[in-house]
Amino acid sequence: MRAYRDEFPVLHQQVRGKPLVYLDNAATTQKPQCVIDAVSRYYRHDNANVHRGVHALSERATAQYEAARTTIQQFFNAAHRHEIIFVRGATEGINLVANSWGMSNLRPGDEILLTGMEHHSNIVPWQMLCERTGAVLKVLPIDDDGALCMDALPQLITERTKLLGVVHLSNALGTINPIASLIEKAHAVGAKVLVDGAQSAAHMAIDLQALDVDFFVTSAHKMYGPTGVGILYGKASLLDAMPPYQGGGDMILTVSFEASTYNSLPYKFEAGTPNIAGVIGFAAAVNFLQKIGLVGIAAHEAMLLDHATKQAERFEGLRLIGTAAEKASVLSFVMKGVHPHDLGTIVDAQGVAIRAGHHCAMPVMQRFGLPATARASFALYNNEADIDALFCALDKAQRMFA
Ligand code: 7TS
Repeated sequence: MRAYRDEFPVLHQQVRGKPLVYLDNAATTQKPQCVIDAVSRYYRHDNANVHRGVHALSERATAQYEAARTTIQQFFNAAHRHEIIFVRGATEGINLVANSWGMSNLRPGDEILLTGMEHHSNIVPWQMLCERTGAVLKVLPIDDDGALCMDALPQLITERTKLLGVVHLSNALGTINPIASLIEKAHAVGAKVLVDGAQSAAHMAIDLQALDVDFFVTSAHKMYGPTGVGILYGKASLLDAMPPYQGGGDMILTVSFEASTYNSLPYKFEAGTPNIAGVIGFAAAVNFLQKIGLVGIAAHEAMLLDHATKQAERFEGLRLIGTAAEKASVLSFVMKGVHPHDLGTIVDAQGVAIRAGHHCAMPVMQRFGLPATARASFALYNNEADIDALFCALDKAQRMFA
């Protein structure tokens, strides 16, 4: 992976007088030159609105926008390109499903099953939906290692369960959830499944058809692509039956003051001018990931996580939060006597960027009785020297507070 590090211009700088060590990849990844170029090329040569102009630039913009949909469909092995809906990101994708599918499918007493390690974006939209429909939220708990308590599943997943919402890779713990078996068990009781792939998509190969998942969301910015763009995948049969989420241009066939008729998939769910440059940059990021190969990326990041975990285990006073057997790319921890926010600030002074806080997963913090953790998260461009720099900075922090 060493060669690819050179393709990320932002990594080659000093911060606070030290070489930048970027370990906040779960929040957002840095962008390779090819993504920066794709966005900039689009604005320099092709900028126009999509799906409406008859002029050359609009045709070019539309062709690139729609080619991006095919690139992303193939990357995730979706059956149809119209199953890929461009949205602002994972958050908007979940809100779309909760509002559109949820409002038309849930009745009082129906249940939505989530896990104890969901990001707020996969909790709050369902709570809002429950308030409006009378549906009930259930939670699959997590154990002391930060793995799902699969033993509790049979009591929680019943004919009342209409949807299971589950994060593929936890941003707060690094746990990889057994989504294939969860999807099978949910389908056995007739429930639909939404997988939150915000963290997983840049770290492991995902085959939507093999998983047989009903809905899947992810964000481009965590996959080396631009911010403000992501996808909702839904099975065509489900998306077809769902009412539009937002009204506006592009999502209609005809409009009169008496009534409007809606466009077909995917346009029914893409009201208004989309993030065209973002979508084009997203496709460039996906091509970049494909060129390197997710198998190699996953192996490299597993090596990094192993290297970091071994150092953490040797570090007196450091406690790992999230020690599940199946983990990837995230090291969450607390240090005795030092608040995570102080840790974040002190390591930043050494040029090391990590995140400190609740990671928008407050229920995880409550489960472990903590206000916050410090979190280092890895990407394909990180190396063992980055991790050594982190532990060197952590050592400084500990000595400062001793
Ligand atoms: N789901 C998970 C598992 C996430 O980690 C995040 C963002 C989201 C959903 C929301 O993604 P968005 O692109 O729509 O905002 N997680 C983080 C994080 O861990 N630090 O900053 C953002």
